Amino acid sequence: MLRGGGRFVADISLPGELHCTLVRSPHAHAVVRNIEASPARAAPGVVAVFTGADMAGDKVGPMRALWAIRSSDGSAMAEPPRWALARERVRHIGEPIAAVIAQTREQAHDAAELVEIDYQSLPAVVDARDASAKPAPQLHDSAPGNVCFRWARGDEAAVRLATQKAAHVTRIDLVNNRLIGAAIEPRAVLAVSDAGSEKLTLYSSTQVPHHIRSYVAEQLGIAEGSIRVIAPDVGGGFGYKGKHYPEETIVTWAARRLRQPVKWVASRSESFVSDNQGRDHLTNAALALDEQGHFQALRVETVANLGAYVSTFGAAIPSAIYSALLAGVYRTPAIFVQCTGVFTNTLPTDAYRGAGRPEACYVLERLADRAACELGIDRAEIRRRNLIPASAMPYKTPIGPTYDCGDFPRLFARALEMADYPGFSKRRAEARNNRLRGIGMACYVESSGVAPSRFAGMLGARTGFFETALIRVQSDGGIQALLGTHNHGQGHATTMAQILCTQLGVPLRKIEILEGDTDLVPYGTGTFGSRSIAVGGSALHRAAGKIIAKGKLIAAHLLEASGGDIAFADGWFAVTGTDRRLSFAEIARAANVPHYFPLETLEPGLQETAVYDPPAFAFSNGAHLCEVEIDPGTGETRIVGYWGVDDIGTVINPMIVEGQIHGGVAQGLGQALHEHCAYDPGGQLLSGSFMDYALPRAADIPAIESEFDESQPCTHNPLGAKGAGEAGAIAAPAAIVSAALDALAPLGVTGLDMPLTTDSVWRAISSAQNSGLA
Ligand code: MCN
Repeated sequence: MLRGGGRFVADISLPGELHCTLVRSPHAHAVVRNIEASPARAAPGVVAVFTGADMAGDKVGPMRALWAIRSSDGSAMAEPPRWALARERVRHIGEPIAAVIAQTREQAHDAAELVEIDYQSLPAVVDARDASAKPAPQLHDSAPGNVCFRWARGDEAAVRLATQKAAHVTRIDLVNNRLIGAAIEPRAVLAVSDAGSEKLTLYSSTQVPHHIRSYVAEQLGIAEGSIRVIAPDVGGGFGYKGKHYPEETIVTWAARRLRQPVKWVASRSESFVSDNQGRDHLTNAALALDEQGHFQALRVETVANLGAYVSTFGAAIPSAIYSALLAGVYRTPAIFVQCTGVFTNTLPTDAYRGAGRPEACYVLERLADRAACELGIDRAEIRRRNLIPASAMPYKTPIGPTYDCGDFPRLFARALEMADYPGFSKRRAEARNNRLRGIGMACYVESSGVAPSRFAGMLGARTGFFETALIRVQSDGGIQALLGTHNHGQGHATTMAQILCTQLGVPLRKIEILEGDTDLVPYGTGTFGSRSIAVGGSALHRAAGKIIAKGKLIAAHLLEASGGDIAFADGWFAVTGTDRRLSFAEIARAANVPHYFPLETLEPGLQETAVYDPPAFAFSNGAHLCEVEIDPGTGETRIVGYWGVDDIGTVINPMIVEGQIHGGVAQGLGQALHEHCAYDPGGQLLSGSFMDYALPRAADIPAIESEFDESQPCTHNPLGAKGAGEAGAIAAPAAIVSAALDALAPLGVTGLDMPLTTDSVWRAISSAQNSGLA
């Protein structure tokens, strides 16, 4: 990869390949009155120009969400149709309207300019609260008031009672800013209709090849098996590449219709208007406490901006996933959450690293800080008083999930120690050049290892969440392991191979990990929700167990012993209590050269498949601290220290997980200080390039001190592993904002919404100074 040897979708070229450019809506909301495509069709190199009417003519179905939740009154969520190519109306800028297919990319681009579309523009709404207030432009007939769902969870009466009795109630209004994913590789799709058969191959830069196969087959009305989805090297995904997009359907359908390969590769600026966006919550929350600062009750009301359509998991993230974690690491006896999902004229929102969990952490940690300040209790102390102790595990939260294990107080204590929390006041006093110094903290728990099909099914998922592993042992003792997960930067080739190396005693160099091909891998849910190690790794572990079991039968036959007498350790099958033994490689050869096998009782070959569907989430958790310095003259926030202690259960590869934590923290830092997806009131994207959408740079990322506490392995998967991929992105926004607000507290600034840009911090300082607070 580093030497440019990666093979991304854009690197793949097929003979006779055509190029697709999509004509996208420049309006946030409009009726499409007419599409005049003749000039474009006559342009040099153009093979076809397709519109929604062509897809309708071929009976291509709508894109369906993969998670359909129910409102608290039991009604189904509104699920207005979303067509891959718009039909009659567009509801966000960038919505695809026509597909221009030409011999070269440049010809397709040029011809796209010639497609004349007659729009009747309509009023647009971009803010989630405005969308559900009257009067607001209505996006869909099937969603009155632009409401997709009204979700509720918890015990409202208990919360009301406890709040009435409480000594103190802390209230807060929060904005969880909308984010844009920015993987190195823009999305790309290439589809080919195989000559002489009905088979289609779709190359897609996706995190979920099997899901994409189902969606596209369903919309085209063809058998799943007639599509092979290959997700080759994928240059980062961050959750937003784990969802289904119109281009996958358009390109596959066009390749089938034209019987020629068709390719679409997003330009960077196109990605800003064609990829799902993340977060975008408006939250009002109230935490009731007793005099000593013990949490008594929590009420959370969130309005989640779903964008113009319900994306794949778009409804589940602000409802089922977000609300499940609103107990966090704290013992709060009564919790009630309401979340309203609304449609607006913006791009759809869906998973983005953390997906619902950073939002939950942010609500709880902002409340904890504010409550501490209002009650005059130290911020670390109020957390200590409320953390769920290890002795309470397994702990059933009042909001649903049961945490199997975790020692939250121990991790928090260690993080405070790493950050030298007691020494902070001295560091603050010694800050030079009038810098405002602050320390912040965030504790989190995360539903990683996203899987249990049973839970997901109860909550409206339309798919299973299990994972599959197939191990093939070659006659030279080498191994090919095929997994349903997908690597796009997480190092699976190393960590998954490590599992086999440890379990089977086979050297790493003899193990090949294969992912991302629906014709090779029996089935897979894919990679998201920090699930690959906890779910996919566990399936692999199970499959390896079956290989050992079969190997023992072969060894028993070859060594003329009973199967029960064969033990396996360190790559050797041995007759217990003797020195008679055979290596893994010898068993592999025998399995593939079974000349004298008793075929009635022993099958030749050594390959096994296993499936794993865990009974529960793996609850990763941790505590992060951050120290910042703010320049009062410019408002610039600089992170001067960052410490994290994470419990991701048993660590398979410390170097990789440290990298995962660093990457997550970098993304959390981006959300806290820099990144903001902004629309103008008419629905035009103001942050449509990296000139306006500020990703953190290398110089913004602090040295991160990261430790792992392995004392609490996950109790219900065979590896004891919990997920690591999102942890940093969950804790960092809350920890960083906590630190910045601590730095600003002496000026009387009590709240600021993310991102805490230089501008917004400077304004807060100036207005505090002008109002005489400072
Ligand atoms: N690991 C480990 N020990 C553990 C837990 C994890 O060694 N106890 C290792 C795993 O073996 C794997 C890596 O850490 O190599 C991440 O594992 P896991 O937490 O299971 O997460 P996934 O592999 O399922 O990756 C998904 C997660 C998510 S949801 C996002 S978003 C994300 C992330 O990972 N997107 C990423 N990390 C990313 N990293 C890169 N480079 N690019 C992305 O797009």
